[in-house]
Amino acid sequence: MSSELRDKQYDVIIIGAGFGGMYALHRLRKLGYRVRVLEAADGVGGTWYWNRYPGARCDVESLEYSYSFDDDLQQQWDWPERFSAQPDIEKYANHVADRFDLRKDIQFSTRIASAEFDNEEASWTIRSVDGDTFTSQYLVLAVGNLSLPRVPDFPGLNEFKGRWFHTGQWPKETVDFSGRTVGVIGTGSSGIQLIPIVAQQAKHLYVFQRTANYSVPAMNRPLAADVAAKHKAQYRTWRDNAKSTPFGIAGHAPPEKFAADDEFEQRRRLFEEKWETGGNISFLYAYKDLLTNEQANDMACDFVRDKIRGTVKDPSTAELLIPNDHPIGTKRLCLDTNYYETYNRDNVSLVNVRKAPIESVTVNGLRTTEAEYPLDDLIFATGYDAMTGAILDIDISVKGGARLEDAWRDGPKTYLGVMVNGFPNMSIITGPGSPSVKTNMISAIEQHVDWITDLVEHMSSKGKAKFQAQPDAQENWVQHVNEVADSTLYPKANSWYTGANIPGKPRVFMPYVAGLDKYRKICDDVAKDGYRGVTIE
Ligand code: N01
Repeated sequence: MSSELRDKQYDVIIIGAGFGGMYALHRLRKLGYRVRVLEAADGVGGTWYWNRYPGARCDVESLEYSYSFDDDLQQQWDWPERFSAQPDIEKYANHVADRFDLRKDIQFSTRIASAEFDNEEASWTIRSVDGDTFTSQYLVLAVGNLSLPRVPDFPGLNEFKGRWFHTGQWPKETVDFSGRTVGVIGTGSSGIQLIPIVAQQAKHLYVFQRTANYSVPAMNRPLAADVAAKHKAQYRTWRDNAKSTPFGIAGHAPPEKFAADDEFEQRRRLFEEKWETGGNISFLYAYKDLLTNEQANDMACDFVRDKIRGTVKDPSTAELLIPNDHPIGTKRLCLDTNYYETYNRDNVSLVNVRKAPIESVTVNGLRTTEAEYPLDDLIFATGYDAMTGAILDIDISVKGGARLEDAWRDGPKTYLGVMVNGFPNMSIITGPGSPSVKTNMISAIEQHVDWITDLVEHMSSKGKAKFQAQPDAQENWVQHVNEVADSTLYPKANSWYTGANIPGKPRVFMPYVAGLDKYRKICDDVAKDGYRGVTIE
C-alpha cells in the first residue's frame, strides 16, 4: 500500500467544519482517534461561513449561542452585541479553530460526492468530487440543516444581464447596491434581515413576497460589559440550566400560564412586554400553550398583526404584510431590526407574487403574470432543501446493498436523529428526528457530539467493529417524533420543517419538538441501557 493511501485511512471521517464538525474533531481527537474533517468551503464556520448576506445575524443570544465545553474559551471570548452578526460569529469559529489547533486535521475545499460502507471490512470509503479517496471506520455527517441553498427553477435566469445572488452563497467581497434597482425574492428569516439593509443602499428595492411571515423585533444592542461580566460569573450555572430547558437556552424562564388565564388587557400587556424585550423565544414564551392551542395562538397572531398595522403607514401594504396562512411560531419566527418600518420608505415596493406569480427572469429583470420589473440585481432569499438536502447531496450507500436516497424516498427515518438502520457506523449531528433546528443549535450539537463520542468509546472498549440502529427501534422513534409533532400546531404550516418548500419532497415533519431536555434524557437512558435499540457487533 502506498504511503499516500495509508495516510488517508482514519478512525473517523467527519464531513463539515461548521460548529458540529469542529467540536466532533476536538472531542474525538483528544481521545486519541485519527480524525479527518472534509469541508467544501475554504474556511470554518459552516452556515456562518456561507451566509454573509447583509444583515445576517443569529437569532439566539451570543452568550448562549456559543460553545460551553471549555471554561477558558467562554470566559475569554467577548461578544460585541446581544445577537451577533455573521462576521463576529465567523471570527469566533476561526478563533476556536486556532485555539484548539483544529486546522491541521481539516481538509478544506473538498466537496464530498459519495460514501460507501463495506460490511466485510467494516469501513467507509469516502470520495470527493475531485477524486480524492478516504477510508474510515466511522462516518460523521456534520453537514448542517440549512446548507443546500435552493434557487427556484425560473426560466431565463441564465439570460439575466444583471448580478444575482443567493443569501446562502453570498460572496466574500462587499456587494454595493448603491444607485441600483434591486429585487429580493423571499420573506423568510434571511429576506427579513437583508431587506432593511439593502433598502438603505438601493435606488429602488422591489420585495417579491409570496407568503407573509411573522417577525418580532430583535431589540439588538451592544453587549454591555457589566451584563457580560455578570453572566460570565455564573457561566457554568447558566449552561447547566440551559440543559434542562426545551430550547437549550437558559435566559427565558418557561411560561407557567395558559393564554386564557389572563384577561384581554393583561395578555396585551404581557405580549407588549415580550415584544419590547426582543427575541423570538421571549415572545413564544409568553404563554405555555401558544404552540399547542389554536385559540391561544390566534391571540398572539392578533397582537403582531396590530403591530404591523400600527407600523406600516400604507394600509394596503400593511394588509399584504399580515400573515394569515399559519399559526405564529409554526414557521421559524423571524427576528428583525426595522423590517416593517422599511416599507415606509419611498424607495421600497412590496409586490404580491401570490396574486401574480413570477413567470420568468428576463434579460433586464423579473416578469410576473402582471408586469415586468427592470432590475440591476436580483437576490434569492429563497431558502434551503432543509435537513435532508445536504445529506442526500452525498451518494451514501452500502456496498452491494441499500442507498440512503432509496431508504429515505418517503422521508427521512432515523433512530434518535443520530443513526439510520442499514447504514452502519454512520452518525448524523443534528439530523432529522432530533431537536436540532428547534433548539439552540450549539447546545444540540454539543449533546450529539458527546453522545456519539461516548458510543465510539463504548465500541472501542468492547472491541466492537460496527453499530447500527435496529429497525423496530427506528420505526418506534419515527412514530414518536410524528406523534409529538401532531400534538402541536407545527404541522399546520407549509414550512421547510415538513419539506413543503421543495416541490416533490415528501411531507414529513422532520425536527423532534418535545424539547432538548426531554431528548437528552432519552438519549442518556438509551446509553445507560447498553445502547438500547442499537445493534453493536
Ligand atoms: O428561507 P425560508 P430563509 N416564488 O425557506 C420564498 C434559518 N435562518 O433562508 O413561503 C416566490 O424560510 C418563500 O415563500 P413561500 C431559519 O431557521 C436563521 O429565509 O414558500 N417566493 C419564503 O418567503 C430560517 O427559517 C437566521 O411562499 C419563493 C422564502 O422564499 C431558515 O434559515 C437567519 C419561491 C424562503 O424562506 C431558512 O430561512 C436566516 C418562489 N418560487 C436564516 N420560492 C437567523 O438566525 C421560495 N420563495 C436569524
